[in-house]
Amino acid sequence: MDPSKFGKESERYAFLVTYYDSLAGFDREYHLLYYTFDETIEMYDVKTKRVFLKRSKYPEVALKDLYKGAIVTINSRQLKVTEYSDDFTKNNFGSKKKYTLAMIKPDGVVHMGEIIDRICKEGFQISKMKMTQLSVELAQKFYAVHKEKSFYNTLVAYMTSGPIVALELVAENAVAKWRELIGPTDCVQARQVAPNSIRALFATDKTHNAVHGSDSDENAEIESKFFFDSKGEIPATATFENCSLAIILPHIVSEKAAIGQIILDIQKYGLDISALELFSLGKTDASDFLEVYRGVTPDFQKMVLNLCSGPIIAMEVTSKQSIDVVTTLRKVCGPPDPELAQALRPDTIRAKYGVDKIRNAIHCTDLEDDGVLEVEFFFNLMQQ
Ligand code: 3AN
Repeated sequence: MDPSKFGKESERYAFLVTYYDSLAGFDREYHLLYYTFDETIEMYDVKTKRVFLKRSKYPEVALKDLYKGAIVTINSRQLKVTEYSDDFTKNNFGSKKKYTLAMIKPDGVVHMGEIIDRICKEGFQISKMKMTQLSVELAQKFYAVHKEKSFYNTLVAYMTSGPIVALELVAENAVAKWRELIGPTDCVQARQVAPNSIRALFATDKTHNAVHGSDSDENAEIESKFFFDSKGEIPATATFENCSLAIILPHIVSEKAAIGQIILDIQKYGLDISALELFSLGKTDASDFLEVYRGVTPDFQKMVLNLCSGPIIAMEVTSKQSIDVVTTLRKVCGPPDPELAQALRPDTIRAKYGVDKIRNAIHCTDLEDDGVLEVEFFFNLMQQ
């Protein structure tokens, strides 16, 4: 037994979580308890006080995954953490875990892989993410506080000039931590005082400064709602032409270390990421998406359970070059079995980051004809 843990046996965090029961048509509420000592969880139905999940290990859910607003999947149910249920949890945990709104601006999108790699390596959890292109109205609304400033029109023109990626990042003191990582507004100053900051590395000038970060917890809330609570106002950027779908699978998203590297690997081979969004799929959506594999592979059920076991990042992959995108992406991903991939194509994504045939790091479209269909599932159907 680890002596440093001794005496902490009773330490546990308590969360209120809800699950939308689509059959009954209402939310069910549970208390979820997380015991740090042996990393076990336990769940009670709030109404009936009955045990819903006996205390047991559930390695797919770690303490870092539990914070207000997070979505976790337990027994194929998507649970939303809505509250900290006791003062201990609120004081020791809730007050520390915060979120901020980050944006990769139009000039930063070419460096998306490197920027996301930094985000993950610095210990942020990406809880929400979407690529979009702002209309003039949306950009004006987002930057309304700068309306009277001389640079306002230039700023709006720049922010509407290409796609951006909005991200909600979770960490202790997320607002300050992210602002420190991005560096001062002016990249000339950034290169002097914070040469390793994101703006020092990737920004061009005061306007074209690669990334955005909220300046307070209050603004983080407003700005996150702007992008992620907007009821269909924030459009996806998918083109649905000569495209393939890539999905970064749950084990990579929750481990986070490889997200940026996988994006960089995709971009290396003349492929572009033209739409991207973080999704948490329920079992029905996961099985609808994988329907073509039913009866074809004995692993169908395992694939479905894996796909809905945590957040995933879906991407439309395209190319400006006249190449077959589906085939090229398949080559970048490598053989489906990581063991085989390591032996035959050690430089591929599945060889480097896959665990087994199911948790093989990335899904990609198999057949050329299915590219548009698979992209439509996430960037058309799932948007409604
Ligand atoms: P930050 O993004 O560092 O919080 P803000 O909020 O003062 O900076 O400004 C919002 C955005 O407006 C900046 N990210 C930058 O793109 C642009 N901006 C700010 N100050 C200037 C300036 N003096 N000249 C041109 N653009 C500016």
